[in-house]
Amino acid sequence: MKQVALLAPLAFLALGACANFRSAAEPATVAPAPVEQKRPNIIFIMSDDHAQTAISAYGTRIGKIAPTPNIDRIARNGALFENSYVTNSLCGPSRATMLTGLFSHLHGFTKNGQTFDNASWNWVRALGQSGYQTALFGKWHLNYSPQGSGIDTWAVLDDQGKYYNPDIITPEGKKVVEGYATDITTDLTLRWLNEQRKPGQPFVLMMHHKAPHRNFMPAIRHVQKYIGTEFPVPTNYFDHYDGRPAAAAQEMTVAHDMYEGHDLKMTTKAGSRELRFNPWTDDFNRMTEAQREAYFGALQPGNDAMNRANLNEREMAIWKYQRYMDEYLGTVAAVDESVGRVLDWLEASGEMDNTIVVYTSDQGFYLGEHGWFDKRFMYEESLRTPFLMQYPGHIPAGLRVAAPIQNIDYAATFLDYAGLPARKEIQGRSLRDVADGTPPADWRDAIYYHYYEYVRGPGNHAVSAHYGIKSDRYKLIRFYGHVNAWEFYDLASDPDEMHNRIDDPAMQPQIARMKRRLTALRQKYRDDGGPAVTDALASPAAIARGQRDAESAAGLHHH
Ligand code: SGN
Ligand code: CA
Repeated sequence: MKQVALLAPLAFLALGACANFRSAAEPATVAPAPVEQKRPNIIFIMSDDHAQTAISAYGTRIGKIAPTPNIDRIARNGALFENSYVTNSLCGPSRATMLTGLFSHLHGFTKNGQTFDNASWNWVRALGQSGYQTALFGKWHLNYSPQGSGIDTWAVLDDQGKYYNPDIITPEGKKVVEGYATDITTDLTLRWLNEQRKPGQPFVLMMHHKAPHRNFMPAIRHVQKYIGTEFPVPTNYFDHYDGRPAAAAQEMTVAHDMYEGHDLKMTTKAGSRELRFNPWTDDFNRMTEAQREAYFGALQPGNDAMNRANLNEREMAIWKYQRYMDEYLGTVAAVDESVGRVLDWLEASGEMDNTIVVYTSDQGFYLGEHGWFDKRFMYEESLRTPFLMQYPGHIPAGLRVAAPIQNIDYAATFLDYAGLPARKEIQGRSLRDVADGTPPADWRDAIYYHYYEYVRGPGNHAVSAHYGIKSDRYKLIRFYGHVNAWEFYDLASDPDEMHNRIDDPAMQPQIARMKRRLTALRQKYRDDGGPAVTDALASPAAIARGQRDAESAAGLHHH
């Protein structure tokens, strides 16, 4: 398998050489024999904030109730990566990592609100320069547009993107496109495949959905989909965060921090359409009258019943969780349809066998675990991100990959599949051998993580900066800047990360060993500078600096 693909870029030369040996009897006009192995197309599908726990192929509790049959097709056709992680669980940093193969501190985009330098090396441009046609549709969110990134054709959502009638930015400017963002992004993708793709030339096509990102608005056809479905409340939904000061300090609970109007679409009283707290009115104001009527009409019976029920605090927290799941999973339904439309196109066009399809997200998300929505923390639900990849004939169908992978690996992977030389600056490794089902003996056995953005307020969640290491069994996290503390988890006995064992005498040998491994990883990835270098807790000066940073960012930050 490997040899064939490595030879791919040489196939053209090889054909030329063969011509010299053509027998005199053969007419000179004969068509060249079909090239054995073409360079594969790559369709990279990414959603925003899609938790592994909301994908049925991952075998999750939610997946059973709200299946994703089309995303699951990728798992059946190819590989599902059971241990897929991000390096910094936040949109901008994650996207920059996927493009460059670098941890946040080396590509420089550590927190949202910063600007990515589109001129930086990225793997899409590299493939473009080697002969690929390249295109991107949907969310970019690294700066205003992909101008200068080397991507041939693009049309992107403005900033975070709106669900209804979004502003779309193209090289010609910005305009409102009527419709639902997930469908518009898919339509642009399919139109490019049908009308702009140059048959015979390999392509990279990126389809980046806004969904299921906040404020969780399903398409009209899906608003009703989960109303009345009862989702099991996570066992740690009412977490008290004992022994976990950073978790206690966050502002991201479904019960208290979600915007009751803007996110949960709760009304003020029975019979009324007036929304509760709705700080960003543009999401609803930009809908057409018909869209608003259909959307809020569908939610009205539930809102009226809730307003009449006089729920106590605990009942209200559970009601909000159910509404959150209805809406979040409602947006996932359109993403799943979108994946189905692209896979159907591949089947119908005959390009399936020569195309790598990836489905991933910019990070995971909390679906009520610890009482939360959002991400950022190095706890499992937001550290994990879905990763499924098919390449018929190259990746065994139905493979489950246990080897730990991270989003630093994608750039190396695509260079490898495209037959391009490895790039030494990249901090990840090609997934090719892992995806063959034969992980190399020296594959990583632990992953490194570093989150930087501390901004207070329910729009930004007040998660203290932290870094850490996860091995197959243990996780060690060091919070610094705002909250200053270490945490240690034994995932074998405590998969939900409820018991910080950092002071447990029985764990001290494992903790000491993990601290040594963490130091080694920080050196390996060249992240051993800055305020959090040593195993000692941060100095008061470093903490003050972290707080100043956070406060100035809060002034700037919204989306
Ligand atoms: C906005 C949201 C946050 C979200 C970030 C980052 N607040 O700031 O809830 O965590 O985006 O999301 S809101 O008040 O504007 O809704 S990310 O996916 O771009 O990283
Ligand atoms: Ca995101």
